[in-house]
Amino acid sequence: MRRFCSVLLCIALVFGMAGCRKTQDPEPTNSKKFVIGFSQVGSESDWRIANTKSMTETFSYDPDYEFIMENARQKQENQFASVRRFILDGVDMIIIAPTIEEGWQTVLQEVHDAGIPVIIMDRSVAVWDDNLFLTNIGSNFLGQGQKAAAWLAEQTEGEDQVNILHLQGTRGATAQIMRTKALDDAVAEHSNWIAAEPLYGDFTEAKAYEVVTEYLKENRDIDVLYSENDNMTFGAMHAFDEAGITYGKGGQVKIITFDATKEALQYCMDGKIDLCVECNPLFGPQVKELIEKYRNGGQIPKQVSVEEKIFTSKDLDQAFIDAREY
Ligand code: GYE
Repeated sequence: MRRFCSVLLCIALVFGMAGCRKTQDPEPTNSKKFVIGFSQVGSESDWRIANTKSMTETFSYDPDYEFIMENARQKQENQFASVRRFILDGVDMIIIAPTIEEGWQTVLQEVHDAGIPVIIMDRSVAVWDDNLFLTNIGSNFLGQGQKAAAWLAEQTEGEDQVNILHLQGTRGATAQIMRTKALDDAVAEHSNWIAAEPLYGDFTEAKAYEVVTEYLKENRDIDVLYSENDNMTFGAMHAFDEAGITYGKGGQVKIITFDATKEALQYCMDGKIDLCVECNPLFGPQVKELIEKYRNGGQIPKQVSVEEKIFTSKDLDQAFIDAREY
């Protein structure tokens, strides 16, 4: 009987709700909203999580926008599927944070043919026709690597030999290509710098821990760790700890890391990391500014960079770290 009553209640509710809809004014449609489809790389790092937060906070609560984000879980083919779905949905704009640079020509041509403007953010795409996107907003990754190399040159001046362990992020991603190029160029200029074959950490802590642990079984003669992001650095530090290898101030290995997230800055201030190269993920508001300019018929630059610094322990205090947003 109880069940029968609840079935009746449900039916009444459904019809009641349907009835309500009919008598109400028509609901506002989404048609006036500017619909953005965003294909995000994944959630591989703290940097990425902060970047996703910045984007969603910028657009999701703004009534002028409808923001559809899809997480590609670090796979380019997932990005292609999302972008094609966005085309079918008829979004007003597509934003892509590309996993890797190569392979975008066809799908970007499809977006172009559908008349949908595209913004490339964070990393870049290698296409021969740069009319396929409006603008590329992100970091100067080569500049970041060069700052790191310049710092290392100062620190190791006069040393006979500097053995560098290089942890690489996702191969083919702009952040990897350029940070690697900066190191390779610097190694070529310093005859005393010896870089071992890079280890592949895919920008994740777990992978970096695994490969560094394995590496340390045969090789312990490391003077510098050049790690292409903070999460890989944390994985490497864990592996060093387990292998009894010291690092940071007064330790065996100097650590250079990219991103400068709150956790890395804390390690830096505490003397565990020597250099944090900043890579700013909080450019949601800057992306929005560009979009608004574009929607108002303004010209937007083809390449937009975000401002970034480097930090050693003397540049840091607790208040600065506590106030850090990522
Ligand atoms: O450094 C890393 C992330 O492309 C800038 O990707 C980004 C890089 C960042 O996973 O932590």
